Amino acid sequence: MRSFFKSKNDSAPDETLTTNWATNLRRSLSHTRENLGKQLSNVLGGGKIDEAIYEELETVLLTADIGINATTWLLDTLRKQVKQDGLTDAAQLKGALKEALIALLAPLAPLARPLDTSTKKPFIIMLTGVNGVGKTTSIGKLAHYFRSQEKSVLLAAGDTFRAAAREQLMIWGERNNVSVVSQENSNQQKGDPAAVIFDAINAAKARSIDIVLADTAGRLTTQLHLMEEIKKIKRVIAKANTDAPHEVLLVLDANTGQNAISQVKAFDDALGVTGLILTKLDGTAKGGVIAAIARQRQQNPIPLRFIGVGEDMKDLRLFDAREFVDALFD
Ligand SMILES: Nc1nc2c(ncn2[C@@H]2O[C@H](COP(=O)(O)OP(=O)(O)OP(=O)(O)O)[C@@H](O)[C@H]2O)c(=O)[nH]1
Ligand SMILES: [Mg+2]
Repeated sequence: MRSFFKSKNDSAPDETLTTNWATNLRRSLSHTRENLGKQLSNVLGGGKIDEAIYEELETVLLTADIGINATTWLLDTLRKQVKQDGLTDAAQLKGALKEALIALLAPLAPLARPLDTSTKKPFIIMLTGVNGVGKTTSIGKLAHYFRSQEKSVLLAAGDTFRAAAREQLMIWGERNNVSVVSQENSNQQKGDPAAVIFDAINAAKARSIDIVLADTAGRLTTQLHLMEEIKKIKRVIAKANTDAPHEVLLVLDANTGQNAISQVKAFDDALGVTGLILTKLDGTAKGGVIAAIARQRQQNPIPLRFIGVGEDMKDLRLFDAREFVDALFD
């Protein structure tokens, strides 16, 4: 039996994502900054630029989970810059490194490729990713974000697998005053995620809703039957609405480190990922993983739509490469 949770009132929250952005971001990135920024300051404090400095830099970048490919790219770019500008003092390297990192991250920034949900109605967004990365929480945050833009939102409880996943999404629905379409689970039968999302899309059409956010169960990329299931979910969404889903968001946990790279590849191969959310940047010293992702997709970047910097519904930020790097370094 399908159930339908209806919100009590439809008033939009008044907060936006931009409040005190720089301060909050700096605070959120404090672990990574302490790890990366402080070590960099030590290495680049002064003295002559020599091979030893590059070696120390390499170690620092690798410990922040920037990964070997991105680290090599950054160091190559730095060497060229040093030659070109005739830099001699190690202290000058910091600025050059910042610019190189911004250049690497910039293609991920949604400012260049914004997520425009006004092109379709309903605009259908599905979220996917491995277990526990923050998919459901990100849906709560996204609902808040879109509601603050006066858009109507409907949530689809497409995680019919994990116990209490439905209730968790209902709570986010209540907090945001938005409706949730879900399926009552019986003990004998697990629900059908594709069917729930299909129903939600039809409900959204009938009610002239702007945006559908579809939750899905966490899955490991090695669980091939579950990777087949998520492909099926996407196919069924297309049956409800031929050009949907309009956005396939892969949620990544910043603590994952270099494994994020293989997650991007596996989910992209299965689904064609159109955007990323990187969560838990507040709790990690490994925020450098963002550079590893940027390097992996340098020729063919997937926009980093949002970053997650806490557990609250307001802890979602648009990604801006320069602000991000400034918050990391200074
Ligand atoms: N600090 C912090 N915690 C977060 C963030 N995003 C999510 N979390 C926490 O991470 C945990 C897992 O979040 P969920 O949203 O349930 O993750 P999920 O991907 O839906 O998990 P499954 O459905 O079990 O696969 C929760 O305790 C969240 O509060 C974030 O940006 N920062
Ligand atoms: Mg979940």
